[in-house]
Amino acid sequence: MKGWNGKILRVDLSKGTSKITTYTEDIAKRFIGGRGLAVKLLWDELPQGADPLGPENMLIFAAGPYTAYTVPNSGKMVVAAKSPLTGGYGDGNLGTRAAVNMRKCGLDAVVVTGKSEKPVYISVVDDKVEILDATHLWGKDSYVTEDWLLEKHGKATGVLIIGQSGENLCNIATVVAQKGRAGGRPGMGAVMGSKHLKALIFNGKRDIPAAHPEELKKLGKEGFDKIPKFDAFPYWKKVGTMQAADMMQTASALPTRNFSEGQFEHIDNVNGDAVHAATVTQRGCPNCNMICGNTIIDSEGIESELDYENVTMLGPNIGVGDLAQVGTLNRICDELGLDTIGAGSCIGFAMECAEKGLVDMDLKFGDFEGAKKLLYEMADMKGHGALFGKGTRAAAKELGGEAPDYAIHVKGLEVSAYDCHYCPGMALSFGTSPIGAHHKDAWVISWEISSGIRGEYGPEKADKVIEFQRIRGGLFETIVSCRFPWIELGYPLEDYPKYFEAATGVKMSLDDMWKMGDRVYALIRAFWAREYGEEWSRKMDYPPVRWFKHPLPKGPLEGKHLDEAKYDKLLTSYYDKRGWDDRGIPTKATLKELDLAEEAEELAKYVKVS
Ligand code: PTT
Ligand code: SF4
Repeated sequence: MKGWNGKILRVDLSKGTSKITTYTEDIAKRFIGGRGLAVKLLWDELPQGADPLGPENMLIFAAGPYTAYTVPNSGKMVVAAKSPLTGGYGDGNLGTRAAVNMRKCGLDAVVVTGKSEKPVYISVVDDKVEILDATHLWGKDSYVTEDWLLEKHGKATGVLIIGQSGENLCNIATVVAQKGRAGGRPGMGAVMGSKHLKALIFNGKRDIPAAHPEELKKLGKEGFDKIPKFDAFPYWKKVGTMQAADMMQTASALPTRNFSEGQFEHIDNVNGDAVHAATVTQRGCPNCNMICGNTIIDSEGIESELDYENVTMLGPNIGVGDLAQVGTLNRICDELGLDTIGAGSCIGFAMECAEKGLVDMDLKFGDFEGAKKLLYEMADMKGHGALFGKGTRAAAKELGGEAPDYAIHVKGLEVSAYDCHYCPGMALSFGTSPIGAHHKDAWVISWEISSGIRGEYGPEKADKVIEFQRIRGGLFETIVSCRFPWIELGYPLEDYPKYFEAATGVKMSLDDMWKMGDRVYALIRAFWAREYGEEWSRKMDYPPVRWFKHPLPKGPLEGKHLDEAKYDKLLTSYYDKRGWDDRGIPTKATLKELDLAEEAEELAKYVKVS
């Protein structure tokens, strides 16, 4: 194979062994890489019902077939496993030198199983794999750990780390890298912690043979040259993802006080202009010339890299309107390895429960010090953190009463920063995202707000969600390339199959890519259905109860809320278009059409397949 290394490093931490396995060209072509390869491995090898925090679970780091080549925005990787937060398929995408260096070690993926007796880290230097002692790093935050690893192994080392939250099996722990990049919202950090694995490091110098190296070089250069010429580039460079803050405020879609209000009175303190004015430096992923991580000095005098999700979930969603304080909460999340979205949602939920007397806790919206304390408690899984660090779904279940009405999640994963009281299409996107409520697969909200049919539930919304899921969740998560050039600048999608062909020699049209994306989606669905068995129902694809039950209390959209019957009809329309049955499970015919006939047979052992 060209482009693909065709090799997976397997590390068994219970036995302390490692080996390289290969995978076939057929799998490479059908699943491409990243998320596609990850779900195929999980489907084939993870026993149904495995404990997500048990030694059996497979922690997978997977790059794409042109990661490490000089092609725009290709310095990313997917981290995936069965999720302790949701009980289903979980993944995340992070930009890191580890992606580039892993591929330059001759690998496309690393799969870690088992559990080490003592804390360890995995070192991969070209062909040499070692499992090294990390006892002295256990209990240390991710910044301290990264400094130590880079000092020991060299500044160019690619690292993947967990903070204390991962060690303590907090369900909202992510994997972090480079002091400002994080991935794996559905508790991938906790899976890593459950294996007593503190970090992975990669240093590689191998060439990865491409099918058409000169062509790839030429295309890559043309791509890098194109990016700064887009009209949207200067504004993007100025505010990056923060441009969404004013847009969501105007649209009453800003997560505010646990997704109850839609607009925040102190937005001017925490919007794109505010972040731009405070920015001291910008950081980003490897192989990127449109870097977007705006770094400010936080209220404790330390650098903190901000994005829209981080700011709005740790600001308006918990009632904090001071940017430097938001920066502090964000930086603490990075140090502890907590997902900022999960953390902002759990804190907002805790604040609402405390204000409503559902939990005995001295905490209210806007309480920065209280929020900070709860972050540390969640990372330690102590005090009130022992409850809220499980995630909103589990915490609400334990609290009982009306608490589940205030838990803002889908399938256990906290909703990212878009209030959908009046956005049925975006609500469907959250409802049908393959990992629980994440915007990454189908960010249709911008289209929906400007569509002129914002409040409607017509089938064109299901079409748009599927179109975006194919592009974002299918194409970008399998080739593993940052989607921002396309979505934020208008970079042509047509270039991606060209890069792909120059790297691999395999010709695939965009239509072929959409079919591949549908295959990956169907297999992820099958994974969820296999895990949940007959417990699975279409209600799993419903957005949070709050958007149906509690109308927006103020602002231009006062009184708006989602309509349950209409949402349900929209969901049916989505299922029909995907060829899934009325519980949202792919039919036998659909699976067969997507070359997943064997998988259909396996699935039928656990759940009825129509
Ligand atoms: C992503 C989610 C997001 S989405 C953000 S901000 W965003 C939060 N970032 C966190 C963070 O930072 N620290 C932390 N402790 N927790 C965090 N949780 C949140 O995680 C990120 C960018 C961004 S910034 C986005 S949208 C795009 N995401 C991409 C994606 O998913 N796929 C893809 N092919 N390209 C993407 N490009 C953009 O990458 P999860 P990163 Mg992230 C610090 O991981 O689990 O997918 O959740 O990867 O390297 O930090 O880049 O407004
Ligand atoms: Fe990373 Fe931002 Fe560049 Fe995407 S645009 S590769 S998220 S720095």
